[in-house]
Amino acid sequence: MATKEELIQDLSDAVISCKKDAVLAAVNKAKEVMEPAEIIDKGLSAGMNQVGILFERGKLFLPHVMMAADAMTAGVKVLEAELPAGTESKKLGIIVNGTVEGDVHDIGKSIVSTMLQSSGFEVYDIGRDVPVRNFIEKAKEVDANMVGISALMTTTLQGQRDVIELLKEEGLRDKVKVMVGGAPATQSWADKIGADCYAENASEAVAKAKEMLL
Ligand code: B12
Repeated sequence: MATKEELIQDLSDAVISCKKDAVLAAVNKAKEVMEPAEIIDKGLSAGMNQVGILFERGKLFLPHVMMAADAMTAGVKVLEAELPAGTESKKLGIIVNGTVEGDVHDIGKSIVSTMLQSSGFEVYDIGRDVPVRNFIEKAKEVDANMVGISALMTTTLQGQRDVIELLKEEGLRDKVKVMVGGAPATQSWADKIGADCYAENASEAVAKAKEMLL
């Protein structure tokens, strides 16, 4: 029987191998003893971060990153089925979540949406490469309590500030909390742009959303 550390290593190695079959096998083995959130945060995400480092160092090329991303997404899909479906009776709040315009990275944002939903929030995931105005329109349409804004590149981070500024212009800022995230975002960036909170990963996003909305 493999130890938890070995299972976590297998999950990470499987993502780095860029092979969907290997990821699915590692996920199926891990889910016998680990929680879905832990498999995603400690195993799959760690592998994806390693892929990012290898890409940065020129050891992996973009097609590999795309294959690793596909493999990770397949693993996350399997785990989504294991997460509790947020039920009508425990709606904790309404959250609009998306990735800013010019940015196609959506794996982490989608994990955050799934975890928020399975924790009882009503989540409207508006996708990736989302124009600033669409965040505001959707928030108005669904009467959102919170907007989640993801950005994965230093070049698109500014989009988070733009959403906050437009919320202010539209007179919605007092009504709608803002949570920001994504690899280049930090607590000090969140403070600088006047976001209500920052979360480093999906589990923390759930904790922060509960803190803000309950
Ligand atoms: C996978 C990936 C891709 C995939 C994306 C597939 C997809 N559907 O998302 C593909 C191959 C398409 C891609 C494309 C590009 N990429 Co890319 N990519 C990555 C990589 C390796 C991993 C990202 C990832 O999915 N991580 C795993 C997830 C689980 O983690 P996460 O996204 O960080 O999300 C977690 C937290 O950040 C947080 N979180 C995320 N969103 C939110 C939102 C909220 C509200 C909250 C609270 C929390 C939160 O919770 C998540 C779960 O724990 C990163 C490297 C890295 N270290 O980030 C580069 C990276 C982001 N990419 C990079 C680049 C440069 C590009 C390209 C420009 C490459 C190119 N030359 O074409 C294009 C971008 C095109 C565009 N316009 O957007 C750079 C960005 C550099 C910069 N300027 O900052 C990075 C950092 C790689 C590098 N080191 O150079 N990429």
